[in-house]
Amino acid sequence: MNESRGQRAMSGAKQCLSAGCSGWKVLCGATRTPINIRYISSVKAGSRPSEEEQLWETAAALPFSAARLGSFFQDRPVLKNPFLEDALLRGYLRRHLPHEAVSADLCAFGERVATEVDAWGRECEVIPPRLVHFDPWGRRVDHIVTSPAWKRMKDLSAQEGLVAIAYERPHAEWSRVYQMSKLYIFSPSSGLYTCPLAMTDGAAKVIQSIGISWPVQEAFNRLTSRQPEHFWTSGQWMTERQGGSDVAGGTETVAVPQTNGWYKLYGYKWFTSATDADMTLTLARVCDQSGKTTPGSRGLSLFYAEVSRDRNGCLRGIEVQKLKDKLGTRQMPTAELLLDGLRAHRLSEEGRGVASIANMLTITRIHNSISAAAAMRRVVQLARDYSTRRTAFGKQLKEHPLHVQTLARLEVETRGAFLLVMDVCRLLGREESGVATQLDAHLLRLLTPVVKLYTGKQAVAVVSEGLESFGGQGYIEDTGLPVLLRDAQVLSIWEGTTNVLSLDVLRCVARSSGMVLRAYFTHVKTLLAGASSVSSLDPAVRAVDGALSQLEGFIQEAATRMPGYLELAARDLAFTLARIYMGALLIDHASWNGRSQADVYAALRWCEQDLCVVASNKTRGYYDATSAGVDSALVYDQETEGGH
Ligand code: UCC
Repeated sequence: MNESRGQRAMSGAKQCLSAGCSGWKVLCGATRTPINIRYISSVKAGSRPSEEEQLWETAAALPFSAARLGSFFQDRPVLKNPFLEDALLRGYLRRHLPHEAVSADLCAFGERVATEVDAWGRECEVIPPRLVHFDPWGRRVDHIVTSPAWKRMKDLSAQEGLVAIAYERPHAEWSRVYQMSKLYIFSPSSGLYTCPLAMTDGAAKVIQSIGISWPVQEAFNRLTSRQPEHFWTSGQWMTERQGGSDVAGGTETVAVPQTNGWYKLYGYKWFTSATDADMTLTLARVCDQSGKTTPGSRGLSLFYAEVSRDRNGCLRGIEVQKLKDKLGTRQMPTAELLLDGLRAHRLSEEGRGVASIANMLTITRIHNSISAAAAMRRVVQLARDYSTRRTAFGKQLKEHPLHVQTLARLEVETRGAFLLVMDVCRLLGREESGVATQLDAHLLRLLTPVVKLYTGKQAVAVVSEGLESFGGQGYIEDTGLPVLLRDAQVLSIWEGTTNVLSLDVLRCVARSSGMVLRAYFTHVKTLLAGASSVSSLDPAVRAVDGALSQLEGFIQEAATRMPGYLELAARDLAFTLARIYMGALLIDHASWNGRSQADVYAALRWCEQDLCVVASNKTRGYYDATSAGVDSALVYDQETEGGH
């Protein structure tokens, strides 16, 4: 009688085992049904199997087949309550805002983020926005269709008061810290909904600073509402075809005055984020009667416009030309808009557009920094969880000291970022509740570009390293991990690139005649003095103190040099300001009564790096008159015939 396919497969396996392949025993286990149906079925019944056939039949007893995929499955990292998991956040709030109501709210929100909202964020990524230009009857409607999860994010944002808290001020000067703590927990799970919230907060701030009067009173109420059906988000349309950094040089949009006191805007906005907003703030040049405009910054005014539709569902005064195809932030619609007679109200005095929108820039830059710190915290939290689930080389990742050392370095970076961002939020809260000193105001102006530029860079580096700790899985899209890196990449680009913000630092130093730096030195010294009783922090205190002296020396010398010298040093100077200040904050946090060992260790570790990079690079001649030429020769190095 012919052997059945199963019997033949078994006999192949037996042959192998009896031939001494004892290792296979483990793999094969008990009897298995054949797997290579296609091959085996082509073997004639009764014929003697060839060697190759025998091999296949042996393989048939292996545990992998269409019906059986092997028994090992790696556990995924689990997102636990991001508030409860964050010792630094909880310690910071215990120290500065020890309100039961705050920690109860953050704990409940953190639970909701982990168990419910995080999945919505994923849905926003998986169902990205799309643009429908025409309705079925041919009308141009330019409808931006977003996922149900994106809409739920809007309702959630209102209900949780993610903008409102800053204007209700339930905890006076600490209200910004409270609001931003919620956003910090929310951000990596928000599907980028934090972007419209940043602009919404910025718009509310601008309106409040200019005066909440008609016709923007209603808008202010909506931007700061907790009622989902009432809540509005705002856009911030600043970037045109010529770019987003040189706003004064690149804004072509014109505002044509109407007889009723309103304006009509005509222009092309090249990069508008979260374009499904209900209103926007934007810049344009007012035309005189002969159609002339004033060039440069002095020609720019700030406008308020609502995004509305007519009876047929067509957008009024706007055409959405296309949605942008971006590396990250894909959850959020970003569009190119043609403004074709958009009805607008001038909010600022004529020619005071940039100065008037600066308040919005301050707010969005702080939100950006919160997102950066939150992205770092999230990747570290997930990596830490994963290290308890993943086994390699015979033990869990958390038992590998080199792996833990890498995570510890990420933790130190994350802590530095968190404390700097929260300190800027503290300063903002003080300013808004009317208790800020002149020193606070100077610090806020100086540290806003510093925190944005430094944390943006840190986020990319920390998230990238963090992904590596998941091995290849960190590179696989549907794990939900790579989106953290793709989204982090924008943080150093929008709302002012690293170099543009470094120049903003120089500008605010010059405009304040150095007062912002004086405030900086005073405050860092105060923080260090407060740590004098904790001897374990001595090496860190000495390092920051030494770096501060080096920085002072550098500034004194730079003041005697040509302007180009400082421009070349701008980026290193900004990094130096960040590192020293972060060091001082880490020391300060490690010196309060409720400190932990980890707080002390993080401060010591942070302060071991080159804190005054601007002094180090000065000694290397990086900012000398000749270095610009040498840099240029290197960058544009053209191989010439017989050239040197
Ligand atoms: O729109 C974009 C995407 C939106 C996405 C939103 C995401 C939100 C974050 C999400 C988190 C998840 S991206 C495009 C963003 N564009 C920028 O950020 C602009 C970058 N460029 C700059 O920052 C430049 O430095 C400019 C545009 C400010 C330079 O313009 P000007 O006209 O040359 O500036 P001036 O002449 O230096 O300043 C004009 C006035 C001065 O006031 P007065 O006249 O009273 O002395 C300055 O003091 O504006 C004041 N000013 C400021 N005030 C300028 N910058 C500031 C500032 N940073 N803070 C306070």
